[in-house]
Amino acid sequence: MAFTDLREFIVALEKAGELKRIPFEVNPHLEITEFADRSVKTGGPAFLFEKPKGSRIPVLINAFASMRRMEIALGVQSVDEVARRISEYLEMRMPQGLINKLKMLPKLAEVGAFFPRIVSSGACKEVIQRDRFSLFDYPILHCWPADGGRFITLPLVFSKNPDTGKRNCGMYRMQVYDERTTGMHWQTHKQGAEHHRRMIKEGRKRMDVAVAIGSDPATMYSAILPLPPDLDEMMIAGFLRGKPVEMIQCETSDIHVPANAEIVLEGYIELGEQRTEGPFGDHTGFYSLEDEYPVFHVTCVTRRKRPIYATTIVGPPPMEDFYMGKSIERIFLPLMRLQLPEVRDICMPAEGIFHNLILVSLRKSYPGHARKVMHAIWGLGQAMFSKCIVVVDEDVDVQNVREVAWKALNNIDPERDIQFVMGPVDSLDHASRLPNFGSKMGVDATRKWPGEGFTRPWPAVIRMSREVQERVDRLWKMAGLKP
Ligand SMILES: Cc1cc2nc3c(=O)[nH]c(=O)nc-3n(C[C@H](O)[C@H](O)[C@H](O)COP(=O)(O)O)c2cc1C
Ligand SMILES: [Mn+2]
Repeated sequence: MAFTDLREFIVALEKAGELKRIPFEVNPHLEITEFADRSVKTGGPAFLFEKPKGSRIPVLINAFASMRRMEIALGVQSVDEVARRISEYLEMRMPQGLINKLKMLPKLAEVGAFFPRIVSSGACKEVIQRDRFSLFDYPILHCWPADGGRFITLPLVFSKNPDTGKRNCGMYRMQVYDERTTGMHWQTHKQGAEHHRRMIKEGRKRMDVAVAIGSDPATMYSAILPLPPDLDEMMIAGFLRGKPVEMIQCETSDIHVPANAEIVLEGYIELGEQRTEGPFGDHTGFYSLEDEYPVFHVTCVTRRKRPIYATTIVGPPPMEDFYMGKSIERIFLPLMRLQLPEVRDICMPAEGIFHNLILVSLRKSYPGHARKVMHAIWGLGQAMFSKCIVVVDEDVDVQNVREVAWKALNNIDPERDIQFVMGPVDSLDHASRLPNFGSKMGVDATRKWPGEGFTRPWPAVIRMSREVQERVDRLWKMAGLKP
């Protein structure tokens, strides 16, 4: 069942005991961060701060910050259900040949009924402010002590590809500079940045952008999915929620936004204009440094009469974004296996912040297979950022990080098994020699084969015999020991 909007999601979270209302005053300057951080680290609830200091608009945070909340958000018992739905669809209509399979990817989104629908009225237009609006009216968080200011952290940023006219929606944080201007932190590899580059090249002066804050959870979640360029996030949102997303045209541009949004910021980016953005306490657990990014000028705000402001914090892991990312890992595995069926499972442990570490189990079929898989992952959408890829045999459970560490470290001859490559790296990598460009490491921790030049015998993992285990089961009980 699809949620109509953010409010219905909040009600569902509350019913499931996953949300706590905070009826007294809490400061969006640092205090809400401390609440959210403690809660996510201790398995605590999402929060609705009813009286954020300095604003009359309530703040929702940590709404996606557990696997249970992700399941509620996506209306499933387990996010594997979403993966299964995708798999079934792929199997149903699987064409022959790699190229045709690749062509399937956009088709996946085209499940007719899930196309977004254009509507002419919606809750996000209850109040239209072409003038007399201020971003300072909103309880926008100052997240961490050394942050450069207040940041909108959960925005759905809409722009259009000038060449194809296709829409993109990405989540890119926005630093508030004053009442009507913000930063636009789309990193260079992301689709918003690509649209921006193309418009500059065409010699345009302005780029229309619209930002929706707070929508139904599937629509919000779709903004972070690592989709191929020109594949509409709103179609995928329709697929996820099983119902089309209703889109409504902006007042001041021909960008469309979800009609159920709580708050919409309409505006433009002056092409060529840049301003210092950051520092910002980031999801690496470090502050990302100041850098130059485009500036977003807000020209109109449309919103609900009594909007709710949805936000998140990032910081030392695990944070809310870990659960959002873990769900991506589960949901995208079938898509990855479309191109790499030999991959059994993948895992991105929280401490690896997605881009620093990916563990892969492989059904190894030929010499050098692990390296082939590494290179394929470095060539696969946003997985290109993977700083360290560890490939193990299929009998290793990659969801068990301790098992991976134990077996992988035993299995490698480092000089032989570690592969370095150069390439694009995540913009948040503070260790690479240049921003956005650096080295990556693949570790082939599979058992080595004679065909790979390894002719020594390979030992078996130690296991007790079943017979002895069963005998000791009885003796154990006899000794009065706990099972
Ligand atoms: C809470 C949160 C904040 C994010 N902030 C940014 C950001 O500031 N800049 C950025 O480039 N990506 C950010 N991302 C990641 C992008 O949303 C993600 O890479 C997405 O796939 C980009 O979409 P695109 O491929 O359509 O550009 C953030 C993700 C989350 C979950
Ligand atoms: Mn996109």
